[in-house]
Amino acid sequence: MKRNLVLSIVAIAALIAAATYLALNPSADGARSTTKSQATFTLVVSRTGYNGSVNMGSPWPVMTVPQGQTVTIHVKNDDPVEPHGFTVTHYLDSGVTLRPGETYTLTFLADQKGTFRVYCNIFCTVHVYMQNGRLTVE
Ligand SMILES: [Cu+2]
Repeated sequence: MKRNLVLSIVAIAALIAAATYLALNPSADGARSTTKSQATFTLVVSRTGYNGSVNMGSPWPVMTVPQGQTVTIHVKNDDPVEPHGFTVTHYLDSGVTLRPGETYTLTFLADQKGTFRVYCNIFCTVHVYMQNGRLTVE
């Protein structure tokens, strides 16, 4: 009898603790819905590199996102003369080529942490300025 009373008190205490936890942490069972899950970047490719990288230090451009985020990178080749490439190691290893005026949109889930290089994968006259972009997934 005495043992049943002790068990009941323990059970009630556990329920109160759980209810208090849920009241204080309403998103504990659905944190994803309350966090920002989308990141969007724009990469303009031109005679001045990636987003003006010819005038910037290295790395440039720099994109940083938390692991688990859906990432969209809009790429536009504003160079009226030359094609340029766009590659992101691990997330777009094959790379793409954008002819003058072309656009490309890359969307992916940043599921792997790390530092990934963003660069031009085809030869062009401003190639050297398009070798040190960076995506960091942290
Ligand atoms: Cu190039």
